[in-house]
Amino acid sequence: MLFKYIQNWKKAVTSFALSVLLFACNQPTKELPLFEALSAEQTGIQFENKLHPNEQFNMFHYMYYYNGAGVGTGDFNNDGKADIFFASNEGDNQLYLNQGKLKFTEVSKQAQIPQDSAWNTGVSVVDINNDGLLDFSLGVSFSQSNGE
Ligand SMILES: [Ca+2]
Ligand SMILES: [Ca+2]
Repeated sequence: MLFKYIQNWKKAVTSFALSVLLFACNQPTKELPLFEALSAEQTGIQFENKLHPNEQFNMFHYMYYYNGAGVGTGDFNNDGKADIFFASNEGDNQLYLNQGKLKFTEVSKQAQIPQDSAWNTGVSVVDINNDGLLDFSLGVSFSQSNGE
């Protein structure tokens, strides 16, 4: 009788433990976000690709109006940190050097980044001349300065 009582007690404890485990497994877990938006003040990045459509120049007259610009990342100054190049459509292209801890400094003037009012369609990053420094090239559909 005592043996049977102990067996039943073990089954009850085991059933209870399995029920708790199953219940715990079915609880929705709170997922942590993968990304967090940081402000321009936090990162130092002020770039915005602002577009100014008007009656003469808009997506109805130029179907790629909203397809433009681009972003390229790479370690442009070989300090081990990924830097960012932003291409613009109607504003200035900008190069930011990574200072670490998600802080960046704009160095467009020092780097002599051309500001040619070109309608940029993309950025590629590669060491094209094999000098050990990354280069970037811009895809351009036309230049607003000469209308081509
Ligand atoms: Ca760098
Ligand atoms: Ca190079």
